[in-house]
Amino acid sequence: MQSSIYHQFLEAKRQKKLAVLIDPDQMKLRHMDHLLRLLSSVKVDFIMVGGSLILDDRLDECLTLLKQHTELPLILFPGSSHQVSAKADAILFLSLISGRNPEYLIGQQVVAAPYIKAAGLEVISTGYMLVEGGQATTASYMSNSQPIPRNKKEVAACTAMAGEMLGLKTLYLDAGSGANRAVPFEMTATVASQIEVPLIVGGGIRSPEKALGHLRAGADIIMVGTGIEQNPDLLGELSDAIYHFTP
Ligand code: 1GP
Repeated sequence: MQSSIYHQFLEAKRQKKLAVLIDPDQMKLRHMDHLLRLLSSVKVDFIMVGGSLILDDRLDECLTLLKQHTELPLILFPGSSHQVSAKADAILFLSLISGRNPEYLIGQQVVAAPYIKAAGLEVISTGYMLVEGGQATTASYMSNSQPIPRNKKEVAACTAMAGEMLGLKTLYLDAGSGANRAVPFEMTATVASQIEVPLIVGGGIRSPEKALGHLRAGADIIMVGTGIEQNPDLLGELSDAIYHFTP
């Protein structure tokens, strides 16, 4: 039987979905109140919470605040084994399959596993693929791993195929938070053509056109963080575009 939040991921194969990434460090941003209000009026499917490097210990506080404003599923998107909280509903249990650093392929996961079990979180195993986004990102620096070169769509596709064959339940192509250049549409298309599991695409998506380009290429879930932190009203535009999308 499919667990509930992952079942919504599977539904994204038919009806594309929007995930908003909230970095707990950004709670102090002047736009946060506006963003929280928007979450009750704009259609969004998932809230992801986390970051490659969290400076303040405010994960629980952030999740509590979000719970006060939304009933959307709260999914951890952890940058390390420390980012586990029972206040979330689920966790993207990431393995950085684009890299060759064992610490982020399996090491951090071993440390986090007992805490995740104790927290009772729904676990969504995720093949996480960093893609060169125009500049070094916190994610590639902190994970000490090389991203997939943006002109190597075949490498991305083979990596995704291997992740699926290993049993990972979703795949995530990410140019990294605040990327200058999002994942190339051709890469999304090549990866999507080779896998069956839901495909998340994120990093540097700051316009409805960009989101739609990835949906046309075969992405199932679009993840947006920085663009909405800077301009919360972008949320409505993205939501309109994604929910009116017809393949
Ligand atoms: C980062 O894909 C997410 O891991 C979101 O990226 O902040 O650039 O939207 P942005």
